Amino acid sequence: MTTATSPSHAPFHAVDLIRTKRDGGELSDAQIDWVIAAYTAHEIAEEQMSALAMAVFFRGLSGRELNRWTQAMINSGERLDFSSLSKPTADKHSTGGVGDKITLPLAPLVAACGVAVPQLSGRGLGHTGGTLDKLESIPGWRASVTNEEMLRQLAEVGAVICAAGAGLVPADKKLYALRDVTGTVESIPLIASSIMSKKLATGTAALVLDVKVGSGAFMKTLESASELAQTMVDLGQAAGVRTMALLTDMSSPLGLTAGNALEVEESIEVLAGGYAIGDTVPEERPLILDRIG
Ligand code: IUR
Repeated sequence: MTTATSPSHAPFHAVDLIRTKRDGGELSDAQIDWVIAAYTAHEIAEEQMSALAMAVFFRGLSGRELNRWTQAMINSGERLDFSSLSKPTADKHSTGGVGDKITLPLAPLVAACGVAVPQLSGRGLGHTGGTLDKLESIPGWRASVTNEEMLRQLAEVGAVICAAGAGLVPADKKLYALRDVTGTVESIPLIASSIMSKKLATGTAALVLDVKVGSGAFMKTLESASELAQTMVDLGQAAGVRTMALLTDMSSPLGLTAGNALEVEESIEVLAGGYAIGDTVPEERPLILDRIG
């Protein structure tokens, strides 16, 4: 735990924000901008941010607060700009499941249709595997690329899958680590702002969210998954990004394999015209349960 306290010139006291949220009140735009920036700059003690995260966990955030919180997270770091590309951009995000390798065949398929795919991917979370971990099973594959390399690859190849650089949403890097050890991961506004701040900071023009539902997903019920999906779609649309969400079944592993190298192999097989990823899903249980946006 750090012992940072708000500097004497700070416009607010963290304890006042904690009390407001604890008692069910709303934070002002200026308070939200301040708390995210000051936390990123190590000017707010970890125990105070933990208390605020817990207050948000129990009280939630209004639509206005959530939009501002997400924008403040984006403003904590750099934004990527793909406007110099001559093609439209689209990105996809999955909330994670077992055997979920969809990004691997999907990114080249979308690129083949003339849409550039800037996929800044993550690592495994809980029991779910991350796209970067899967690709690292290819000897010599490198997760980190410079912004220039990313732009060049998008122009030449049409898709890039890489790790988000340290400059992208640094507020989330700190806040996510804090949530992980304070029992505040499972909060819809905190999950939605964490995911959407990173996706919006990449400057994509369109975004498809794959929100997994079921025993192998973080969201176990259609109701909670729908709420998360709607929250993220609203955040994307408010930021001017064409956003939609699919609610997809994660009550059995996706495709035929689970495991980093096996999933890469399966994806290549699919791209080469082999078996389809959906082949093992029984027809009576549709893969897509709902769509939002
Ligand atoms: N992925 C994220 O980027 N953020 C979160 O809070 C969760 C998954 I849960």
